[in-house]
Amino acid sequence: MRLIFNIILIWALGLTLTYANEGHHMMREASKVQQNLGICPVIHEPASKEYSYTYEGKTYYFCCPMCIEEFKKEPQKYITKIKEFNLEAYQFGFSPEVIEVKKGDIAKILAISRDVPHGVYIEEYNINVPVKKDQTQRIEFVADKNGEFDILCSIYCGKGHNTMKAMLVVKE
Ligand SMILES: [Cu+2]
Repeated sequence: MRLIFNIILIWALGLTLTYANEGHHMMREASKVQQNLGICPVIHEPASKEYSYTYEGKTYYFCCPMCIEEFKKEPQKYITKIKEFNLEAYQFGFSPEVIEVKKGDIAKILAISRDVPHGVYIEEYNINVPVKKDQTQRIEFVADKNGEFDILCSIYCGKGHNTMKAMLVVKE
């Protein structure tokens, strides 16, 4: 009797863990989609594929046609606030180790893994994006909080997982 009880207990525990894991996974997927939309450089709302404008060979996405008109008046004012970086995750670290922007900039991180899957995690900016080998992930956000923020790995990737660390510096 006792044995049967224990078996049921273990089974129920396993089931709970499976559901908990799935929930976590779904959250991660949802945040990935959100961050992939990009940000309107004019009023920092989520951008839409419908409203694009190409300037000096580069295509920018906006949230509405009015923002495109605003942008056209003074493109440099908005372009200089977009800071683009390549970030490579590997066992066990990030390259580069420091990303620096000014408060109010749009940080655009093009992240990729050099080897196994990793996660780019910045707690204070609510960012948690999985990165794979040979697949660039776009992470875009408005750097509206100044300070120094750890960039950590959120997907267990081996022995040195906990030592993976880079830093986002947002200057006033
Ligand atoms: Cu990792």
